[in-house]
Amino acid sequence: MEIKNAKYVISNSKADQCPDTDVPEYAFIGRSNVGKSSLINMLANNGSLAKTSQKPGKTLLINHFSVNNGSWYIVDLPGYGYAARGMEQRRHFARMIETYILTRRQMACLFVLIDVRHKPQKIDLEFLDFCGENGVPVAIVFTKADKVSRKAADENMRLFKSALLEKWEELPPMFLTSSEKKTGRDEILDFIEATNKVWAENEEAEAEESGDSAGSSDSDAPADSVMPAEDKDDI
Ligand SMILES: Nc1nc2c(ncn2[C@@H]2O[C@H](COP(=O)(O)OP(=O)(O)OP(=O)(O)O)[C@@H](O)[C@H]2O)c(=O)[nH]1
Ligand SMILES: [Mg+2]
Repeated sequence: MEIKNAKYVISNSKADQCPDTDVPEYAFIGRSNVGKSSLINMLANNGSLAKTSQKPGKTLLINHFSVNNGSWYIVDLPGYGYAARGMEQRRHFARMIETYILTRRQMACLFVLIDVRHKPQKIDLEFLDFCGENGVPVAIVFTKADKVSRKAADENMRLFKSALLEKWEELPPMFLTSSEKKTGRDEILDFIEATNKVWAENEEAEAEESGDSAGSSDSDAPADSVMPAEDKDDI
């Protein structure tokens, strides 16, 4: 899939004030400075769509971007775990992010970004466990691949997978990317295209079910759920 156009729509500090749409959206989260806004710009082929910075803590709000004339959305989120922020500020951001990811029914997938230069970090693993426990559909995006050798990237990804497998029975989809070199762009856009299709099929099935009012709550489950297998029966 190609992104033909992408346009900034609005920024919010509260999840319940985000655009009232009925199309899928893809949110990008991860530690401050991991490269969320840069990845969005790389996907959109537009270097100035989302604001980036060399200093952590740049993105402060929930930012919505409409893609291909509103057929789906990209959402740029503030980073988590920025140590230079005071406790009160960190709580504020944690609440904002948590409310968004737990209540936003349009969120088809949360891309969790991990800096591939580092060994697995507790804060990222804990965040992913939180997502798994709450049935949030996630995919992992390793960033800044151009800054390390392929061998080092492979080793850090291997360590990350084995750390995750201590709790997860099934690994979520994973992508290795560089916003500098545009690595991983086609793979992520293909994944979004496939997820959009599943989303549309689910919407159709739900509409049919509510039409004959014989619906069961199963229809609320994301078809391509990537949560740990042990939780799948609970949906
Ligand atoms: N070499 C290289 N640098 C990158 C890459 N992705 C991001 N960066 C750099 O990393 C810094 C942070 O990028 P951002 O995209 O602003 O990071 P962010 O995660 O949105 O940060 P916050 O909004 O502060 O949470 C910038 O200086 C980017 O140029 C990449 O793939 N390769
Ligand atoms: Mg940002």
